[in-house]
Amino acid sequence: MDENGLSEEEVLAKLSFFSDSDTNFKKVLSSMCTVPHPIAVRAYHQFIHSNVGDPGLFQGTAKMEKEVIEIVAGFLNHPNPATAFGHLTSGGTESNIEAVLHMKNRFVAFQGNSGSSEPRKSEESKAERPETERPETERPGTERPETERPETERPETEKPETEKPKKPNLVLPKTAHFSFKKIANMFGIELKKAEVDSQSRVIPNSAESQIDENTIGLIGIAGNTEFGACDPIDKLSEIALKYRLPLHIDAAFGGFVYPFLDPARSGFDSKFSFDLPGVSSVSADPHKMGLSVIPAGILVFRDRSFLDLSLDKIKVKTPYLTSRYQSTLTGTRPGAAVAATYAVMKHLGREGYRKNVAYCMDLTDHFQKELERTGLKPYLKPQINIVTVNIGAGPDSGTGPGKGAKEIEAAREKTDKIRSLLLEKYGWNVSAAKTIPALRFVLMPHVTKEDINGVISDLKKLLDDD
Ligand code: 0PR
Repeated sequence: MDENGLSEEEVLAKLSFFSDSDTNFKKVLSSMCTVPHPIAVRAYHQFIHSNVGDPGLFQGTAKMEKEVIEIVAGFLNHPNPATAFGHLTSGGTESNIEAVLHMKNRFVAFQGNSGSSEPRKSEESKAERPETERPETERPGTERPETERPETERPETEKPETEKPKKPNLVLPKTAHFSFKKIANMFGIELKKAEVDSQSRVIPNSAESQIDENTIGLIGIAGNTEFGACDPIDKLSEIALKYRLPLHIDAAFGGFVYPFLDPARSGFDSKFSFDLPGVSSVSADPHKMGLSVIPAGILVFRDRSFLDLSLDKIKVKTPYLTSRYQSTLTGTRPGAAVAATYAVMKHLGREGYRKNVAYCMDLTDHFQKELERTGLKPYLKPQINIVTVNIGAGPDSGTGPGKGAKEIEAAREKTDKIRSLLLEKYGWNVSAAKTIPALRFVLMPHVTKEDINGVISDLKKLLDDD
């Protein structure tokens, strides 16, 4: 650090230098974030000093956060939004981390590490009453939750020394976001990946077949990162109920899209959230399609009672704060993000978000039409505003099943080359898909039809020259 500080002008000049190297989202078709709504920016500035991690000091912000959770639970079809429990996070990664941490805590407290290699039995086969109706003492694997037991009674001390606890596992679609990889490392969890169908949606039977005695929960995705596809959450919900497992829905992207899609136009009429009884938590990011600022994620649990067996494990006494306990993953949390999210949701209402999604779906239709004029077509028919285009070796070459490793590698190289050229020659930021060699375009609210015409014509030029 310099001994003497710079003048305000000098610092501002430095900031301009750095911000000039950042993007302002012009020519960005790779990002799941967008320019925040002006009212979100105003609210952010107004609450810039607020720390919702100390809710006694920032009681207004804490009330706003509660209302935000209720609003989100409402459009996620919670039967009684006021009873939903949740908070703002820094985004989809943190929401997923916390949802899985609760699953693991719940598993350890409730199920215990039985050490059995027997597959987990379904409810039908056991013909037992639902979990909520049973007294603690009847629950399988443990008589009482760990927190209620005296030290000497804890399962660790009860286990014979030779018994090795099995690694807990999480069943998730193979299309799940890479944040789950981090989670697996953090918590020592095995990821059991379920297969997906030709439309990138998880195959329910494949998910069910992965469940065993050490499964801590299930993940479904509403709007997967690569294609925007929504898993058949209704089927996952049935499986979750059958095996009495928590089901977390990663709707980081789709949470502010699917509820606002026009079903007549999109053909999407499935349920994916709290109206399905097996869904225990949902994450949805305001900093993606919610038009709020970064960092703003939301994690909502069906209710607090779901967390009974877990919350105590991350709940800590906070003697020097204004609240007695804290049970969020992070401590200091930006109240400004709460205010921004509150402001934009109040300002737009459902109608505003429907318009936002309709605009992005118009872009998506336009993109497809323009693309088809060049002889290319999307790899999958887009369900929402993510279009993935295989430019490997012609429009229909589908590098999916049936293609050899050599062709796939060649297609990947070509995709990378075209992607780089789009940026170097024409300034377009486009991303690449992960599971197939394809370009991926995310058509966010900052994108225009002119952008689409431009990027497709530049793509065509590059492909013609290739
Ligand atoms: N779940 C899903 C389905 C996601 O797509 C993402 C992020 C996450 C969770 C994690 O969310 P956070 O990044 O908020 O923690 N998907 C994008 C990705 O990783 C995020 C992104 C956004 C990337 C903007 C780039 C960018 O410019 O690709």
